[in-house]
Amino acid sequence: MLSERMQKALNNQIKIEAESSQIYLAMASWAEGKGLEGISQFMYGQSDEERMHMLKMFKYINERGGSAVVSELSKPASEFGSIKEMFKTLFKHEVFVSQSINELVHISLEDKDYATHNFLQWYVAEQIEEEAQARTILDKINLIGDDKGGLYLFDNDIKQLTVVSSVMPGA
Ligand code: OFO
Repeated sequence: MLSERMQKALNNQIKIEAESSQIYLAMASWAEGKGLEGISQFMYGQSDEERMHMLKMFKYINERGGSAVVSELSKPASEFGSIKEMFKTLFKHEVFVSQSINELVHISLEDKDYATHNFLQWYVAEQIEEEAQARTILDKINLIGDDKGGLYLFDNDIKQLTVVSSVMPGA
């Protein structure tokens, strides 16, 4: 059985994952509006992944006898400045999400809730991957600088990064 505190913290994480999905959807739209096909495709993929993260946690809470809650979400920005600024925002957001997952792990240990601790390890691994991916993308953007040809290639390249996570909800 989940403690009240654990359940509340997991439900808060559901909100964070859902908001992440909205933020990346807004980024997809921004990029699409600028004709950046590869980047928008990547962001649509990220948005879907975040929804999957949200659903996985949603189902877990209900499976453990708790009640998963659908919360009101904050409206994401619709303007992201430049490609570099947008990916910096994405990176910062992922660092924030990692901190939030760490906090959940901390609560699970305090509660001696080893089932939830085990469940959360998937998120810990996922955050390592997402932060690393964002760092790699930012490095590439820094290399390109203002080179339009480089940007064109980057927009094409990023399509390869649009991968669906190997672990699906309930897996
Ligand atoms: Fe849910 O992993 Fe990104 O935020």
